[in-house]
Amino acid sequence: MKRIAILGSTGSIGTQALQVIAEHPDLFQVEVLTANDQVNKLIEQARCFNPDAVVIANEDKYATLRDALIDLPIKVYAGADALCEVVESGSIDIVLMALVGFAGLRPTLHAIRSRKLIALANKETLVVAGELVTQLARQYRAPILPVDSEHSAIFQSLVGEGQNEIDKILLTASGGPFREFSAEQLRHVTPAQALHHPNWKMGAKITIDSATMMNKGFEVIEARWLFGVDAKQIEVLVHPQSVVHSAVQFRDGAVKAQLGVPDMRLPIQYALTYPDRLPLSGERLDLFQLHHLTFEHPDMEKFPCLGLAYEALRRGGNAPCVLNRANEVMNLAFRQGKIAFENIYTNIEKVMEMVPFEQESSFDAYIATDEETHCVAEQLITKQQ
Ligand code: MN3
Repeated sequence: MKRIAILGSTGSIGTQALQVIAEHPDLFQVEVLTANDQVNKLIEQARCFNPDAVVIANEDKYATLRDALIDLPIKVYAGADALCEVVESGSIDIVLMALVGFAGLRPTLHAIRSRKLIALANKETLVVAGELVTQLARQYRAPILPVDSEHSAIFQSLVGEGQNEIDKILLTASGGPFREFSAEQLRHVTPAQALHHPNWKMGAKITIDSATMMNKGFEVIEARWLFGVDAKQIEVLVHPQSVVHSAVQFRDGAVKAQLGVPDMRLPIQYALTYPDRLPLSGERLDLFQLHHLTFEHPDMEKFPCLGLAYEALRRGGNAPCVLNRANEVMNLAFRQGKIAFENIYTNIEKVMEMVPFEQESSFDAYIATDEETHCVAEQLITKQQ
């Protein structure tokens, strides 16, 4: 029996993880569920999976949560600190980190120090603090297993390879909903258009990140830290069919890939059951139905956010942290109709120039950079209104 804490259980990854767990009630026990704000969904999940504890990050919703679960022996907590405390519990084997954005960093560090197995869906953690997180994970021998579909594919391709060196990572990208749009069309896209992803069903923030391809930029940074390769060894391929979930090329020229239908439940389940593979319901890949698989270079002019991510990785220090927070602010501002699609990029670029460079890679330094970036980014939007 594996005992699991799901941080961010009401989001897209969290709910799909609970579907996986529900298919194998004999193998998994849900110990902790947490939500940022969706208290009703959390109540429903808690009544269904009967965890030991629940946390609502928004403290205003605490009383609602407590009262709704008063008849059950479930511990109820609220606030950001509680997220860090619950992952330390001795009764947890695996922490599925499915929070959105910078908020995932601090609980991840706590889970690592408590030597939990981390199933990591929160890529921003590695974008902001990849060096710190991976170094700490080695120190505490806390394995980090990727949940992101591309990184899971890379991880699956590396099973059995031992110390064999990676020559190149082939990181695939769907290209998002605007792959075939002209630069002129891109100027007029709406949040509703950007929120309609052709292949993957995901949360709002990551869907916008896919439309700008910042998501792929983040995944380059994520891959750099997870697999210990140079940025130069990571090649992005636009592959609109989303069948090849990513691949690894080795020194002898062999390329290993993982293929499948786009279904996040597979990488979620694999992270929870590695090295075992369990049955999973759902559609199967039918190669006879695939007429062609295509691969092309990303258009860095139409999707300059990808270049910004490579640049942040090259600069190092706090640059990826600035990139991440500037993107969080601009992504939300676009969804709220405050800025145009193209300004997501232009504003992030401006913010990256405005926040001073800092080499130090400590948690406190990242917190300071994150807060400063938030202020600078918000001021920039206010000026533009
Ligand atoms: Mn992905």
